[in-house]
Amino acid sequence: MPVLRLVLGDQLTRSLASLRDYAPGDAVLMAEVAEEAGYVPHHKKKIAFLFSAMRHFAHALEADGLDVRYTRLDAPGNAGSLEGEVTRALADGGYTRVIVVEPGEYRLMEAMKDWPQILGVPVDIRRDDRFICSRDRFDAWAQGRKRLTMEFFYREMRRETGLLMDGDEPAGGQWNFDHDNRKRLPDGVTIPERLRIEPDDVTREVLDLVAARFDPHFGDLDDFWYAVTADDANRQLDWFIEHALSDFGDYQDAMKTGEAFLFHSVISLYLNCGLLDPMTACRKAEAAWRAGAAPLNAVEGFIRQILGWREYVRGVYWRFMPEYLTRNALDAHRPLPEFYWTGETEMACVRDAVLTTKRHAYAHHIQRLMITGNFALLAGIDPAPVNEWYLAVYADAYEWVEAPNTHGMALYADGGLMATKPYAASGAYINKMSDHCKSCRYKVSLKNGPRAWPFNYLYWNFLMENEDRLKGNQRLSMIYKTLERMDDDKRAAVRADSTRFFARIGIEKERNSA
Ligand code: FAD
Ligand code: DLZ
Repeated sequence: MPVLRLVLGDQLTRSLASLRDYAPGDAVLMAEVAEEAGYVPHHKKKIAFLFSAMRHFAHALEADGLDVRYTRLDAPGNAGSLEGEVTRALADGGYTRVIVVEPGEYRLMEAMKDWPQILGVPVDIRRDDRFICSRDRFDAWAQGRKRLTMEFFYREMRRETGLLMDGDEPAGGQWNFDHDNRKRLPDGVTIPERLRIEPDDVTREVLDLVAARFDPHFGDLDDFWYAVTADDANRQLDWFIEHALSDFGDYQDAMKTGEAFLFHSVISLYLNCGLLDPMTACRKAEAAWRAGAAPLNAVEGFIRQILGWREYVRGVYWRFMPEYLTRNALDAHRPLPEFYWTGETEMACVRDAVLTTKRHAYAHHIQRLMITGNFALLAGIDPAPVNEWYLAVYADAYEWVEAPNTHGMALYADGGLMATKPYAASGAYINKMSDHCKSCRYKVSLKNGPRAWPFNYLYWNFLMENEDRLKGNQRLSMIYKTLERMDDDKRAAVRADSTRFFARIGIEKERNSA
């Protein structure tokens, strides 16, 4: 009996569970729909990347002899939603069943559960086995644990996969080389030129479509060089391993004005839409180390991000949704400042992170965590608009990976489920890890007053506003002891500077709802 096989925009993998048993007479449905492109105001480059990758994937399936029913965004009769497109296809084709791999986002998963009733045919929702750790495996690991420490999860994954293992022992005698991976970028280091994939006719057509249809959305469309096929995504991975992996470890946390990518891999957008396989990326990196082409601190750091963090955040997401996103442990309620969308701020580091994001639909981890994330944490921005911003602006953003990183890691809104303490940092850290402070209108050395760098007083203001909530945290005891010693005049200056700053950037609304 002919089956309709729906493939979502982030399921562009030939070995996908919903395609494996394809039989003649079946059809593959793919659809560009307004609902998915607009449920948050996705960056224009993200939409263009995904639509072009979808179109290339559809062509590849056709070349393999599969019958593909592809709906373009501007096709007459486009129903505008995935459910609508499945309904249309069922009406046209006489299919008796729908097969789909579970979506990566909870909202769509919930919607799909109603599809059998709405569509009037059985809907087989298959597990997404493109991850190294299944949801059941993660739950078995998490079950009964008071704290879900990523490092312990990561070690189990190392043992289970054999990645960077020498027998039962971690390669190099250590599980984690993070302490070697926090170097400032010295002057004169050459940053390699990225391997660019120039847009072909398909991509150019999509870029025109996105420019016409999504003009009000955030982000630049020009200078598009991302891969849109699995072959080219693998070429970019290979380029990273050859030209950047060796320095990835040392400079993983470094930032430099105008340099978006440094030694990062820039593969998350491919991993997350299925063009790259996570295990392949890890194995290629390990092979480079075993061949003597990259140092262990770099390779371990890279593998930990994929085998550890990426798998871990997915496990956390599915284990705790939907309750996870209702948490607001620090009771933060200020609105998102406008400069997250415009980049118009005098804080040089924030400006650079936002403008990088606007240009490339990319920013590296430390920019996301310690600049835009840290600012939102210190300023007490409501987690909901912060989550929406991160979900919209990055080409790699899907809620399963975005939400634990933003809600949990950056904002501590989950109350410490992922992080043992908030990732709050004042000027010293950013001055150490970047060159931003040199060109900033604010003075990082000043703690108070109109020229003081805002993160400095916002940091203490954050600790004061959250004293009742965070004082008992063991890992913050030293810092709260310092706060206890702060005299009343200094506390008043911190409050006054913070209040003035919030007013100036238009987020003067009270932080706490109480
Ligand atoms: P590299 O630095 O080269 O790292 C290699 C790979 O490791 C990445 O491609 C990615 O797949 C994986 N990885 C690294 N860190 C993480 C992490 N914390 N969680 C999950 N995977 C990780 N990543 C996303 O893929 N999508 C998101 O929507 C996303 N939102 C984020 C929001 C915030 C607030 C923060 C702090 C981090 C977020 N991350 C997200 C994680 C991380 O910042 C990106 O994966 C990384 O910057 C992508 O760039 P890269 O490919 O050059 O990664
Ligand atoms: C992100 C995205 C966008 C912008 N557009 C589409 C689309 O038109 N069609 C589609 O099938 N998928 C799209 N996606 C990816 C989906 O939003 C993604 O599959 C869900 O969020 C589940 O992860």
